[in-house]
Amino acid sequence: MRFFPARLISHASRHFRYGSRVQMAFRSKEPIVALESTVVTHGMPYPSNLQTASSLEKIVAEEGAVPATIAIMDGAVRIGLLSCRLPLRSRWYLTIVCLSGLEEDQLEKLAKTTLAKCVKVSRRDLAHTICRGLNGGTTVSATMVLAHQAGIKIFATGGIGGVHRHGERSMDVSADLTELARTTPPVVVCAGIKSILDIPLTLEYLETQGVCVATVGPTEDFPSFYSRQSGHLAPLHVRNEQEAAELILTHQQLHLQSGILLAVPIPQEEEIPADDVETWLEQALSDAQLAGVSGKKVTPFLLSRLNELSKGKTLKANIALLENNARVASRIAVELHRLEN
Ligand code: PSU
Ligand code: MN
Repeated sequence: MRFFPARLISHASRHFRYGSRVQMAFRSKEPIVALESTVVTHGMPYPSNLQTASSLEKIVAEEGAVPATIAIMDGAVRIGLLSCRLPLRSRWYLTIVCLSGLEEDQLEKLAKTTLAKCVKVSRRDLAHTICRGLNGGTTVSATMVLAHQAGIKIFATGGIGGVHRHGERSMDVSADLTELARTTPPVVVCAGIKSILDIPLTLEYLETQGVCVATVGPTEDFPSFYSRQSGHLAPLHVRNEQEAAELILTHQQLHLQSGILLAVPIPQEEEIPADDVETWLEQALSDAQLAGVSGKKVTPFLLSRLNELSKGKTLKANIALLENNARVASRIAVELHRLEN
């Protein structure tokens, strides 16, 4: 029998397929951490994308939460995992590959699919991708929609979209920001936003929308993805995962119905000096303009160009921060679960 979280036996559920491990997690009320898939389909080259997706799931499981990677395959929303290694005895591991969620070969197929054949799915693209039977990597905004419909409260990603430079003229403002302002979205754990974007404008926008933005850890500076600091103070600050979970619980109790964005700086040993990033970025932005890249293609183009210009340094940092975010998000999910039960 197909499983759906009880509160969502709705028309939406006919489009959802859950992996067996995730189903089990819902039944036994374990902490679950959602993971996005645009980072696999459009954010990184093959095979780093697939290896990273698998490593994120492993980290979440190691921290005592259940990973739920969300993607669209053949027109169905898949909420499952690539593989989950559960410790059986001290040295033995059991690999469970899910049956109906996201199977290993499906994620591999998604990871290899050429960008033209795989949709970068934001909220606006969801119905189209599903009713046409297409494959899609879900961005932060679409993953938030789907995770919320499934009843998942915590979501780990790399960086969110934001207000692009000169966004006040181009109106290039990521749907990730409006999603954070909508009714009870999941908490998003990220490494801040890239300096490709306009960080002060993005923070202003989030303030207007009533989104609770806090850094996690010792620094109060809002992190800028590849670097721990951006030179802009985050509005709020929690010192550790426990304080983050307390903040989330209180936010829920108040029925504020708006999002929480937690920004975790990249680990110190992995960060790239902001000046280096800025040099590559200027080049990548001018290349994008010359190539006439616009709309949803901008972010993937810049990421790929930065990887080339930095000779792989930005990709390495991207993987490190994704892994770190998955770890922190899982600890928060476990702590929140403890507070709620
Ligand atoms: N930032 C990254 N890597 C990514 C993305 C952002 O460092 O892969 C993806 C995320 O899925 C995010 C999306 O939701 O890009 C934002 O796209 P846009 O800027 O077109 O809204
Ligand atoms: Mn955009």
